[in-house]
Amino acid sequence: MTYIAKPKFHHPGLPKNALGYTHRDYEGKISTLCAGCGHDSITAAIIEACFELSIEPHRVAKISGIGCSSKTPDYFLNASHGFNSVHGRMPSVLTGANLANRELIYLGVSGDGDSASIGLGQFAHALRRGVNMVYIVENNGVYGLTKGQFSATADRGSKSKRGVINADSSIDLVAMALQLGATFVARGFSGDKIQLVPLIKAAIEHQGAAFIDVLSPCVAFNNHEGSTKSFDYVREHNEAVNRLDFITARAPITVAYEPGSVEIVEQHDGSRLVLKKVAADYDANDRLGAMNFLQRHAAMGQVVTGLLYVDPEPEDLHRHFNTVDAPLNTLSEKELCPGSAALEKINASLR
Ligand SMILES: Cc1ncc(C[n+]2csc(CCOP(=O)(O)OP(=O)(O)O)c2C)c(N)n1
Ligand code: SF4
Ligand SMILES: [Mg+2]
Repeated sequence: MTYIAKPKFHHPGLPKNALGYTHRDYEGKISTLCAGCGHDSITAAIIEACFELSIEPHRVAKISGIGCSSKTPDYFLNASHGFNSVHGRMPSVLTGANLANRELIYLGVSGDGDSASIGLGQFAHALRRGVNMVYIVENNGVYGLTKGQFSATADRGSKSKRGVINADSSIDLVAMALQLGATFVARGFSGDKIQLVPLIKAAIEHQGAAFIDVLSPCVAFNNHEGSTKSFDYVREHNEAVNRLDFITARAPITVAYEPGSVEIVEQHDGSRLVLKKVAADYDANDRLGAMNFLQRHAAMGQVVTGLLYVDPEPEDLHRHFNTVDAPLNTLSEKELCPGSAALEKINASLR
């Protein structure tokens, strides 16, 4: 359907954000995914989050790998920078782009095959190095694009569409992200936009490595009985630990909450994460506690969702490298190439 151009006309009464943009300004091409695919709902959530945050589309760089999930950046933010890379290589392309220009908002979109199999090493290193990005895995437990083979996130004992039982242990990318040092870790569900949109907004504003695993059922190959990534299964086993409201630094908190039911996490830039606790014993500032909670609930067959961990004082790769603030393409040749005397000095310091 890529040959069907989206009509440019839109209703003059569409709501506008602070920039005067409507949702249409955050959309992309018409999706070619299967009708009902969870990935399209994630696209809609990304569009909503960028609209609500009044982000200028040209400030976003959307980078992906290969898969149905990795095709989705074509369906949102038409006016943004985009790079559809190679299978499993999104994180390194994103890291390179981020190092060259730290002024953009980096949105990495990947799949469970893309990140948990061929790209597992890349996934691990981008998170442990603290690349400032929003890393979204659209997790359906299968290789959707290549017709439904089990991926590494498929649970042991779950059944394929043809009735084959998966004998391998699964990789939980959320557990890995926590262990690797990601400073914002969340899990959402494509069927719960009310939970997902604030998670994406908060991840965009987070100035460090933010990872969101979004369960996103594949209606063509993994939505049957016996699958643990189907719409029905995730709805029945969803254990939300909190509900998040994201409030920018400028906006006042206007909603009244019952004392004790809410935790307000102040971020470095003055923005606030208002966490409405669902699981009373859950603390989103406790990395070890989060790992423990996840393991215990996974053993009971539950799918834990919500904001699972956040570090309000994140550090990022640029800080570790002490890089210049300005994008490299704004530096002069003299600054980029200081000459042989400077090189000689560096070499001498290493002898
Ligand atoms: C190097 C390489 N190996 C294998 C493939 C074939 N391939 C294309 S997409 C894909 C898996 C996609 O699965 P996932 O990332 O989960 O995305 P989904 O389609 O499920 O959204 C594979 C194995 C490829 N394109 N490149
Ligand atoms: S094959 Fe699965 S993942 Fe791919 S578009 Fe269809 S429903 Fe979505
Ligand atoms: Mg997949």
